[in-house]
Order: sequence, then C-alpha cells, then structure tokens
Amino acid sequence: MGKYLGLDSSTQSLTGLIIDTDAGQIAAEETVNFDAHFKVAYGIDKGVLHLGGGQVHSAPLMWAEALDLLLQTLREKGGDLSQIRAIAGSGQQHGTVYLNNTAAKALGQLNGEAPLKEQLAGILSRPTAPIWMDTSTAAQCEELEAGVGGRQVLLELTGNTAFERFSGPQIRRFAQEDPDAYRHTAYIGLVSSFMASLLAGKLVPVDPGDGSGTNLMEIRSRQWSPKALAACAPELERKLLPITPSDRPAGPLSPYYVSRYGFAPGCQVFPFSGDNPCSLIGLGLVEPGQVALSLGTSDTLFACMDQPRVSAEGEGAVFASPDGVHYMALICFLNGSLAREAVRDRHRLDWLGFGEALRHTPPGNQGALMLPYFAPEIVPKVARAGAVRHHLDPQDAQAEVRAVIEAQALSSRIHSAWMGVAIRSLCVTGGASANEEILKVFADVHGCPVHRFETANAAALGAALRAWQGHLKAAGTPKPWKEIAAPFAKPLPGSTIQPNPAATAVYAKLIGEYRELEKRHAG
Ligand code: XUL
Repeated sequence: MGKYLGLDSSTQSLTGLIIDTDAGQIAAEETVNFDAHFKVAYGIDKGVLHLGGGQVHSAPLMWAEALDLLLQTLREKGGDLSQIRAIAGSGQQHGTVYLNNTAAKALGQLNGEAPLKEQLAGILSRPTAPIWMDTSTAAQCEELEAGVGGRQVLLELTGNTAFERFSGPQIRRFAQEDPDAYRHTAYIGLVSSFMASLLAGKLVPVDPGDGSGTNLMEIRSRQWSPKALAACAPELERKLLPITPSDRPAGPLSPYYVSRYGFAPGCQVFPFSGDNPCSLIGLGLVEPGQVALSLGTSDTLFACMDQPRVSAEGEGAVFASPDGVHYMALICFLNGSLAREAVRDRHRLDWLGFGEALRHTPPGNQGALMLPYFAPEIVPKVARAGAVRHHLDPQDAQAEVRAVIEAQALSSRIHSAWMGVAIRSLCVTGGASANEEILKVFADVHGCPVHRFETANAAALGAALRAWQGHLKAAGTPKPWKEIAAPFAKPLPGSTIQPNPAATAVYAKLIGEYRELEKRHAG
C-alpha cells in the first residue's frame, strides 16, 4: 500500500496523478499544458508542429521540460514525493523518438543541478518526433503491407492493417527521406518509452500495449515481428528498443529526481504504455466483455477481449492490454456529439428538450431511421458527408432526435460485432453521458446494463494503477487486476440503467433493416 504516480504524456499536455491506495482515493492531480508554457519557445500550436504535407510532429525536449515543470508543481502543491513507491505512465500512441549514440550515457549521468532539457539537448538524432496526427505516410503504409506479403498478412501478424498514424510507416518514411540521419540514429523508441527513459535515467524498452500501435509487433507473441521490421526499414532490429512486459520494473528512479524533487531513492519506474491501453485499465476494463463508450465529439468504444481478434474491414485498432493477458479493441465513430449537436441545433433544442424528445417517442421510432453522417464517417467508412433519412420527416424534431441516437447505438452494436465479445456491461463516459435518456437507448439496443463513469483522466489513472500492480507483483504480493481497479474505477452511485426487454426485442428486429440501409449508403 502507499502512493503511486501515473503520468500521462498526451498531445497537448502532461498530467501527473497520484493515488493513495490506503485511502482508495486520488491524492493529487496536476497538468502542464504545453501551449500555455512552450508555445513560443517550440513554435507549437495545440502541442504540435505542422510541418506541411500532412507531417505533424512534436518536440521531445519540450516533453522533458514539461516533466521538470510538472514535478516541481506537484511538489509545490503539497505533495511529499518521497512517499511515492512507484511510477508508471501513459504516452500518446504511435509517435516515434529518434536518439543518437550519446543518449544512453547522457541519461545515465543526469545530475540534479541542471534541468533535463540542458543535459539532454544533444541526444536526439532527429529534433522532432512524428506523432499520431501525421498523415504523410500513405505510400509507406502500402509498401509495408506489400513488404510482408499483403494487407491481410500484416493484419493477421500485427492485429492491424497499416495506418498512416502508426509508427512503422513513420520510421520507413524517415529512413527513405533522410538516410543519413537514419544511419546516425542508434535507438528508436516511442513517446512512452522516451518518457520512461527520462525517469529511469536509462533506455527503457517499449511495452506491448504501445508496441501494438506500430504495425511492427506480433500481436500474439507480443514481440517485434522480424518480418515486419525487415519490410519497414534497414537495420531496424538493431535500432528499435526491445519489448518488455508492462509490469516488469525498469529500474529505480534516476538520482536526478531524488536530489531535485525529493523522491525516495527506492522509487521504482515501470514501463510506460500507450494512452488508450492505459485508459482501458483506468476505466476498470480488466475482464473480457467489459466495454466502455466515450461520448465525445467523436464516440469511442473501448473493449477488453480475451483474444486478439481483428477487424477484416479495418474498423478498429487492436492493442495488447497492459494487464499482460487481454487485448483491447478501439473503435472510433466520428459522428458522435457532432451529429447529436447537428440535430439539436437544427431543431433549436437544448439538451433538456433533447431528452424530452427521447422520452416522448417510442423505441424503434415507428420505423423512422437516420444514417447520421453529418461529417464523413470513419466507422463505417463513408467518404462524403450527408445525413440519410428513411421514413423520417426532417421537420419532426422529436423523431429526428430519436433517430440520431438509435442510429448511434445500432451502429455501435453492428460495428463492434467483429470483436466477438458478448457485451455484458457498458460504462459510458463523456459529456453526453449525463443524459439519462440517451443511456436508456444504448442499454436497450445492447440489451445490457449501462453504468455512468466520471473520468477526467482515465489514462493517468490507469498508469497509476499499473504502478501499484507492478510494485505489488515485484514485491511478491500480487493482487488481481479486478481488486486493483475496483476502488478507483467505479460507476457513479445510482447511475446504472437496466435494459427494458420489450425495447430490446424491438431493436433486435430493427437492426437488420438498419444494416441494410447502411449497406446501401456507406462507402
Ligand atoms: C489511437 C490514437 C490516439 C493517440 C493519441 O490510435 O491515434 O488516440 O493515442 O491520444
């Protein structure tokens, strides 16, 4: 028991969250927003650099500077950092960091007298790091798939088809465009492994959760795939940091943090994972069949799977769970609040009126359906924006409201079927989860209870829980994941909504019709 720190190095900010496992509470939470502190110094906008041609990068030295600032803030805000037993973290997925042959030595010699940025200024072989927002690698995606024997082969091998934002295509592009700098690169790691290396004062391997976002890791063995590495870039096997289990200690915290911030010398560092795999843990999804849906601008579905099932249609990404045994599916439906707000605004409603409309219309909407493609859709793939109405009067505000919510719930059911997961419960987070009437539709369509979660920072919480779990395991007193997650990742009291069997039966009939309508219009 004790205190554990989880760090989340995300696109726009760095967050530190400390859990107190004796009290079962979050003890502190601080965030450093990159634009607020480093906009001018690094030339960033919303944490990133737009370099043209779809290239979106960020600056590893800025992340190092943010780490110093965050730890100073955590200490000043009353946190006695000497009580922290272990640290783990989460990084924005897919970004790649390129280091030269001075990196290991510089990390090992960090001393508390000067900030990280000054001591590490010379370790990068590429000053900026391409991140997940980069869309410049379409050619490299095709080449990588062809290089392993085709799209289907890469999918089976790594769990994912090649995506522009994934790390492998980024590395390949760098090797092609700047072969000299690539040759002078001694180590390639991810955002997650870079941040962990700063803490441990040595090169920390990649964990399987983040490794699965590279297109280079065999999803079943959780090791780099020699075939994918060979298809990606020369000598990659030698440059890429190895993969380590997520809960194997990376070492003690560097003395730098002991002298500068008052951490205890024995504080352990664990490998960092990706932000989505950490959120899976932070939402308590540690058993197959547990699914979370975040209702944001886009709606994102997270699921815990027992097998690395893949989506042949490329409808989602598959990652290894940092719990060491399970897998996660991540599906992004672009028309989330975007579509809900389009309908709300079109009919001049507020959220109260939106809920009223749902209350006054029957499940199934008397056969009126909508395909809510107010913007081009990711899942199912729809290239051109345009909402489709079927037996739906565009002037009927109440029917329109029900149609958009039923469409989202039906679509989430249809397009999560590839996971082969019997959804036993749905934890819903995000702004729209405050609306009980919306949750009722999801409970009825999925035929399972829906719980509401309030999670400001699931990734940082998941990281802190990983530090606790890893620390207990390393001490020879392991605790099951369910018990680790339970005190922190719990539904809001009284928020559970049970499905109504009569409504579930209506949707079981309607889903075929919706699927047909979608088939006629998607693509
Ligand atoms: C997931 C993805 C993003 C990043 C940044 O595949 O690209 O969610 O992890 O948060």
